[in-house]
Amino acid sequence: SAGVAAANKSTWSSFLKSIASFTGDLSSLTAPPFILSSTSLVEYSSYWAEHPSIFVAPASEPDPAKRALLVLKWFLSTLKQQYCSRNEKLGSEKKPLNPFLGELFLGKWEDDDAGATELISEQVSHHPPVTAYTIWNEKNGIRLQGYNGQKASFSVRTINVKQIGHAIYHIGAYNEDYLITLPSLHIEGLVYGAPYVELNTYTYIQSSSGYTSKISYSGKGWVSGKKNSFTATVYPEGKEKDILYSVEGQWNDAFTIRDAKTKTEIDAYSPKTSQVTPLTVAPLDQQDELESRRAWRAVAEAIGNGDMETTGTEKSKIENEQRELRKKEKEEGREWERRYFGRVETDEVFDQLAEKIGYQAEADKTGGVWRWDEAKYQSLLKDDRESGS
Ligand code: 0T9
Repeated sequence: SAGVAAANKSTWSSFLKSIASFTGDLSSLTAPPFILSSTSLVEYSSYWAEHPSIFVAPASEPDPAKRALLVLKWFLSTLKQQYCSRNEKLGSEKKPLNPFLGELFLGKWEDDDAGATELISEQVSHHPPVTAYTIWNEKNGIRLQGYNGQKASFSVRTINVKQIGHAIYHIGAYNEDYLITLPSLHIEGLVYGAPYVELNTYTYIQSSSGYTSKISYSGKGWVSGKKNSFTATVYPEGKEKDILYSVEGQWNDAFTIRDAKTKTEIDAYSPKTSQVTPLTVAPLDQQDELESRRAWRAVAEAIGNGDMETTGTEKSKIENEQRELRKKEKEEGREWERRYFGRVETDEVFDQLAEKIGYQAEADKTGGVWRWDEAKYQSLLKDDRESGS
């Protein structure tokens, strides 16, 4: 069977015993070498837009209900990348590198139809780990922004993960906002040494134009008995029974979209066969010191070589450097300045949308509610222009 090689069996079973009694945040879990990934969690923000044309499609739909449906379709189209891609590329879920405070991941997707879509992801908190991101497409006037942390609880066979945070999708042309909540997940396959993610609970997408989408996840599927099943509905807010559109299928395979009144199929999508657009990231030597792949370069190389001793020493270098920075900040009575994001006390648009779906931000669990800071970004661009770089 797939899973742990003979040589790793005893390390894996002692690891399983250790997680059964583990409390605390996932980043501090010490996992065996073969389950370590050389990718930092700050990179995971890019899963939101690996199909740029689907990401921007709502911008060219004049009908508000259909626009809400296209936002739902885009959201569903991201799930396979978000939750299955490590499995597919690396053979199982892997433990990502735990980003340091201020770590950045910057990139761009170039698409013939959609134009340029840009990504900025920044680690805005280390204890607890929280990543904030924005993804925007200027040509189509689309901006997504969000942040997320995780809260874990452990049982013998599974790790249960609650995501804390949310995303906001904005369409400039219609001055429309969509509040997106995040599903809970659990890690299965641990006993076989081949962990993978399953989703549970719900996702809500609430639009400022008065539509709600609700997605229900079910591991094995109460309808079809298949893995990664879901059902979703779009309805006018407050009228959950008055369904306009329904979506059903598997988020890693294929799903169909129907007009709920006539039951006719109006669209279908196959995550399984759709191609992702590669993200372009600057070459390492042109990256900022705080950019993830540059900062973790030596660690990633050591993990790739299966050299745990070097992995340990290189990781310690980063951790010690971080400890020094925190110490200095504390002595000087200041806080690390986030480059692109900031905490907000109030956000009227968010408050209105959140109330409609009974969502609460739980700011105390993510060190605040984090938002993109356009003013900071503009002044950085200005500095860049003035220094001619
Ligand atoms: C935001 C996503 C998130 C991050 C990952 C739980 C997890 C870290 C957080 C929630 C993205 O938008 C979507 C996808 C996968 C989530 C990860 C899956 C996972 O296992 C890790 C945790 C930290 C572990 O690595 C635990 C160890 C595990 C591999 C078993 C040994």
